[in-house]
Amino acid sequence: LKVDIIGAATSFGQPKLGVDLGPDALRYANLVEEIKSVDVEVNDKGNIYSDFKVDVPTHSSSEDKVLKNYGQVVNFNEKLAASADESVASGAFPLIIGGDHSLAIGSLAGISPHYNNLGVIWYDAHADLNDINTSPSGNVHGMPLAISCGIGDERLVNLHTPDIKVKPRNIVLIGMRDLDEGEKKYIRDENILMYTMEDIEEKGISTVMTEALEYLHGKTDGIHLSLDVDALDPSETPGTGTPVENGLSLSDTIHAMNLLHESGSVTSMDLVEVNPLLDDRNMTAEKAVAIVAAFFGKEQK
Ligand code: DIR
Ligand code: MN
Ligand code: MN
Ligand code: MN
Repeated sequence: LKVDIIGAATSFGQPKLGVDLGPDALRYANLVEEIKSVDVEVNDKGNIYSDFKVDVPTHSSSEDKVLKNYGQVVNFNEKLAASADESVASGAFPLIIGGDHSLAIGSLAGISPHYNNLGVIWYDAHADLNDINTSPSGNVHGMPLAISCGIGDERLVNLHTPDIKVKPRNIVLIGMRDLDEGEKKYIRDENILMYTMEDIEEKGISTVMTEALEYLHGKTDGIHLSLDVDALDPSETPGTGTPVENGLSLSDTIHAMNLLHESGSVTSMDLVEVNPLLDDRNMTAEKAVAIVAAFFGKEQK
């Protein structure tokens, strides 16, 4: 296995400063060394930044409401999609480290053309299924999964390729506990498989992960894991912009990653929303690195 690390140094999908420093906080927490320790080849491609001057409109023209930092979000994700596409084409496993969750627009746009039916595991407190009308905030980090399903601003929906990147029936949501009304309706209407925190407490994380993989096996030809550190409880990962109480434990998350590793079926990954400026020292990045190491097969001590 060869892993390409792509640093997605963006904060444009939300208003808090510092999440663009996430990729470097993860490197300081020994991300590269920890992945190498399980005999995986690592190529760190460095960071992608938005261009200083952006040649796209400042806000979405297809809607009357404003998508915040629209031009920067478009520009950044075009560059990220190109890099993720190139990594998959070269046979590498792309590990995209953020950065706020709007980066998943670019990672899914670059990765999905390589599959007929890409599965997505969205491990997060939030579904990120808002469109401009259902969004309470106008922050694009609450919209990337909807955009990847073809819902929302035309330019973002058609980013990198004019196709819909992900089908709702190929999605599994895990860790959900903060959903907006429009997101609840979309999940219901599209019959998206969702595991809330209540479901996880009831069934246990092993059963949830096993069911999720069974659901995706057979109908997908690759699986993208998009892991937002706010899926975990804020006591574990305080360094993130929108923490939500009653989240997943670190030990359950490491167990979930071990199961994904054993399945061998995940083909790409985002690790997002690490914000070192909101952190207690660098503990959130350190936990996130432990999660990634478990994903690549590191045994727990
Ligand atoms: C909220 C928060 N649903 C929004 N979303 C977050 O603004 O759309 N996503 N925090 O990670
Ligand atoms: Mn998210
Ligand atoms: Mn989240
Ligand atoms: Mn192994």
